[in-house]
Amino acid sequence: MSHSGLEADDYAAYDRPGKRTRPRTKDRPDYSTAEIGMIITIDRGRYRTLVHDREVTATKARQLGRAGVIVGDRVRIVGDTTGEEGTLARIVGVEERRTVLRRTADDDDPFERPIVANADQLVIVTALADPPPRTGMIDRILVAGFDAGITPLLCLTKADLASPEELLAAYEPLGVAVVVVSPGSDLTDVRVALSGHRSVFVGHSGVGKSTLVNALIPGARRAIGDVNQVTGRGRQTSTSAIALLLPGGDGWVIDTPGVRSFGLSHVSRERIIAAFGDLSEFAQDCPRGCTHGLEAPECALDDAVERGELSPVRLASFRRMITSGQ
Ligand SMILES: Nc1nc2c(ncn2[C@@H]2O[C@H](COP(=O)(O)OP(=O)(O)OP(=O)(O)O)[C@@H](O)[C@H]2O)c(=O)[nH]1
Ligand SMILES: [Mg+2]
Ligand SMILES: [Zn+2]
Repeated sequence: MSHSGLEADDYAAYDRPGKRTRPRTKDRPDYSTAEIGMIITIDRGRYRTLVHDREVTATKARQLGRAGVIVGDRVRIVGDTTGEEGTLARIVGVEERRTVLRRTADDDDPFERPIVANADQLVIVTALADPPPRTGMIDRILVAGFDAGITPLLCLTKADLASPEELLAAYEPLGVAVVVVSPGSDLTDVRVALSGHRSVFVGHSGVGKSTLVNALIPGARRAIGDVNQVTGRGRQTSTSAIALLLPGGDGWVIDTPGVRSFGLSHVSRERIIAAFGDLSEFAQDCPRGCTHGLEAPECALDDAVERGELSPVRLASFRRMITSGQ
């Protein structure tokens, strides 16, 4: 890499006068004095980054190449980080991610689309009506969460329009926590579930993600869509992901644009079973290469059900997950 794209202050950190006679040409500049920030939102190549308590606008430094920077990333940032009007800092590195939530547009799409970094809770927002719930979609987002090692929370909205009973019954055997909301409802359960976490809200367009974010965070002012327009044309109201701090600094909520599909071509069966702690223990007795599917010969999960050690409903739910992850 050449130094030509870098500016003088890039060197200030390491290039102490007298230490070297010629500038290095091969070594990377030492950015150990760079500040650390968190990506809040991205808009047309501009990265809004929280650095301590300052909101700094930054661009990606050229040496990052095509490396992706996504919302939730912790980044190293240099240059003018005052955050003052008109200033532009540079992102020179991305810290290792603890988690990455990703999807592909469809199951044959080889391109992963990372959505959010470092979230530890995946809130699957699903309307009970308008648009109607699709368990296939919930399952697929669940699988993506299991794959990424992010704890899921199912959030059922619009309980004023339809009863949550059927969905509660469907997800109980999976052991997924569920909260139910409607306009003006008591949000204590939701706040408790979000407290201390970095939660990413994911779901179909028009399910009420931004409505809920606004109810939880005074001043969030996320635009709310007209549901008929949204469902009719599949257009999202929210167009980019944004991280918002909960009142009192008690965690982060990341609102994302609605998704129409949730491709899973990147997901591995091993990682799904690893997410089902109780099942992976039984699966150790499976024949090598067992798919654990309904047709899998001598799958030890079937034996566990026969012995009464595993609930058939739980096994069926797991099989539904691996089928949607295929
Ligand atoms: N009846 C009812 N309507 C709701 C509820 N929550 C949200 N809505 C309506 O649903 C529509 C869509 O809400 P949004 O919050 O914009 O949905 P979103 O999930 O953020 O949508 P995208 O940004 O497009 O992904 C709006 O008209 C809201 O007023 C609810 O609990 N009950
Ligand atoms: Mg929205
Ligand atoms: Zn098996």
